[in-house]
Amino acid sequence: MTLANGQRMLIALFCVFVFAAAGTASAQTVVYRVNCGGGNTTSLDAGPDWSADTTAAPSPYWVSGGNNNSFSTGAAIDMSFVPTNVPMSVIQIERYDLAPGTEMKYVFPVSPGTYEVRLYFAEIFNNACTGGAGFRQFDVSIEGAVHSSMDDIDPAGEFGCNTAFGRTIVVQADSAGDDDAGQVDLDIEFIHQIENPAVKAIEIITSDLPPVPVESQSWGTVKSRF
Ligand SMILES: [Ca+2]
Ligand SMILES: [Ca+2]
Ligand SMILES: [Ca+2]
Ligand SMILES: [Ca+2]
Repeated sequence: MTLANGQRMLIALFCVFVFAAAGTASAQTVVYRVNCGGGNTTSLDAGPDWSADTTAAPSPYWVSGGNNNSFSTGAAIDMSFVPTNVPMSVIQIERYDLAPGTEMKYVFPVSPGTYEVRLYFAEIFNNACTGGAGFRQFDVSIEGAVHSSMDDIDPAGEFGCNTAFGRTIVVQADSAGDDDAGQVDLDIEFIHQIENPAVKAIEIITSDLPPVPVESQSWGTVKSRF
C-alpha cells in the first residue's frame, strides 16, 4: 500500500505533535553515519563524521558479494528537504547496485533495542533525471521487512533531479535472520524494482519511540520534523 500525500501529512503531523509534547526528553544518539559511495566527511554537528564507503575501501558495514559501484555529480543539490546537518557532498556521491548478483546490503552491529534509520536519496543520474517518474524504483527492506514507506521509492518521480530527500523509520533490531546469531545486527537491503537502487547516506540513531508503523515518513512532506 502506498500512502497518499494526505495520509503522510496526517502521520507527519501526529509525529510532530508527539515530539512537541515530549519536549526535549527524547535524547537521541547517532550510532552510525555512512557516506555511501564516498570518503570520510566531517560532520556539521557534534555527532560522528560520515564514514567512508568508497569502492576502493568499502564500509565495513557494506556486505560484499553484490556489485561495488559509486556514481557522483558535481551539480549543486537542493538540500532544503533534509536536515541542515547533512553535508551536500555526502549527497553528491552514491553507492548503487547493478541487477546481477545479490542485492546491496548494509549490516550494522547494534545493541538490542529500538533505532531510527534515516536513509538519504536524490536522483543525480542524467538518464534518470530525463526519464523522470518510473525510471528508477527500488524497495528497502529493514530488518527483513519492506514497510509501505520504503516500497517503490522513485527519486526522480518524487523529488525530481538533484534534490535530496530522506526516509526515516523506527525499528526494533533483533537477531532474526542475522548471519551471526551471537551479534544483533540491523539489516538494510536495497531491492531492485526498476533500474538500480542507489543510496547517498545512512544514519542509525538510538530512539525511544515505538517501532514502526508509528513513525514513517518522507522528508519533503515534513520539513519541520527535526
Ligand atoms: Ca547486484
Ligand atoms: Ca516494491
Ligand atoms: Ca537483525
Ligand atoms: Ca554519499
